[in-house]
Amino acid sequence: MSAAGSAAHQEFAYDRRRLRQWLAGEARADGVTRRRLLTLLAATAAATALPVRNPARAADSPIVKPLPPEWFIQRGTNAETRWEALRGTGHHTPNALFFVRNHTATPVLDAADWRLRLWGDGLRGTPAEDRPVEFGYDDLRALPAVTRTAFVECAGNGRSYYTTQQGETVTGTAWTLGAVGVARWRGVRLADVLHRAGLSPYAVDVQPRGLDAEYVSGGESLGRVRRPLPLAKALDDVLLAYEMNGEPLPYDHGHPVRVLVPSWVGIASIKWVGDIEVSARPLYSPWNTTFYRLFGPAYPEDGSAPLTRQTIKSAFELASGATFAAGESQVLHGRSWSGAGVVARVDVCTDSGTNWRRARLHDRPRPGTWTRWSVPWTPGTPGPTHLLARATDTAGRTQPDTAVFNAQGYLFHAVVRHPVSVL
Ligand SMILES: Nc1nc2c(c(=O)[nH]1)N[C@H]1C(S)=C(S)[C@@H](COP(=O)(O)O)O[C@H]1N2
Ligand SMILES: [Mo]
Repeated sequence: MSAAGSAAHQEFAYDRRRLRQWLAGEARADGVTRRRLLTLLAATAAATALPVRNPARAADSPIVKPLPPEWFIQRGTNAETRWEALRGTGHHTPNALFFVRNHTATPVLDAADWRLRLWGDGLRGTPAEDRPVEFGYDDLRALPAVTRTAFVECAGNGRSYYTTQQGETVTGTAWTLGAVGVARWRGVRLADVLHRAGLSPYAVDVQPRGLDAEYVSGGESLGRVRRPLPLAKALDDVLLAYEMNGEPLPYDHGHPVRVLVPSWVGIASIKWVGDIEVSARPLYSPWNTTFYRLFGPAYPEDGSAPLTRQTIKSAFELASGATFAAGESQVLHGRSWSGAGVVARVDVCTDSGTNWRRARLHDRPRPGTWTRWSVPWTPGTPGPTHLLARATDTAGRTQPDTAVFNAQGYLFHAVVRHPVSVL
């Protein structure tokens, strides 16, 4: 764990430095001033209330794969996985059940004419955007392949509980706990591609950008989805993934190639990656300035440092409002995960907060993925009640009873009250 700890420390120090530059007004996000970004942030609050559809596909779904209602809850351009559908699916989320978070709509791209362009002053010879170092799909396939199991989880997963459990108003998609999935990703190390492209010793940030349509927020185009990644993380465990659970990457999950940033908020894992800027100066985009920072009374006026690692959460593999027969013994199943460490223990409570029992863990806990667990239960008195699960990780974090408010409802990690009925 000490290696992971020191990597986390470097990320933190890096982001503090970035934050100081930002606060000093040095930073500009692609020509957008800080004041303008704050205006955009306010506009976004109003705009996210409306479902956004890509006009080019107005008649279609923004998502290519089927979204049967027993597996998914559709939320605008996004689809949330139903936790009850994960019961019995094994450690990895099947591709057909994996949640989708699209800023606009899934582009249907062909691997045969896909190119990855690397450019910027963090490469030796500073290739410009119009004279990049290029890799085709077959070039990536010819590099050494690596496989790893990792979750992708939206920073806003669990956002709706700020409102339903804490009475707080937040902006963004009202996810319950289904904006997370775990897959076996196969691809090449971003580090290998960067070294082959000719990384300069002065590089500090890389910024992958998607090939999906420009994202329009508050009537203004913010350009294509892109978010800077500190070089320390990019060289550590980041993949350019072309397979998901043994299949070519599905269209909705970034076909032909996506970035996969283990343990970090989902926005870091840019889908349909088309180019990567490699920079000798810190980079900014709306996705690390306006979005994916914490704003609110508990945070600095211009927000926290950009979000990096995911928080800690637990979920039952049960529908909201699931029913149970009184007196019949059951086994409750669920999963817990953390971006900071390995899940060390999970405690479950079936009597509204009085008695907690330790759950049995079904996976050898590993970083960057969830641990399945179970606990026996014989429901007693009929009536509505709720189930609680609380995870603790090896970094010493335990799910609290409440999460500190932030305006965009990111990183909800408090214990969720799962409503059920005993009949
Ligand atoms: N190009 C691109 N990459 C993207 C996004 C997007 O809209 N466009 N959404 C991001 C967000 S916010 C999340 S949570 C994850 C979701 O990945 P998934 O749809 O494969 O589950 O992709 C990220 N990568
Ligand atoms: Mo996300």
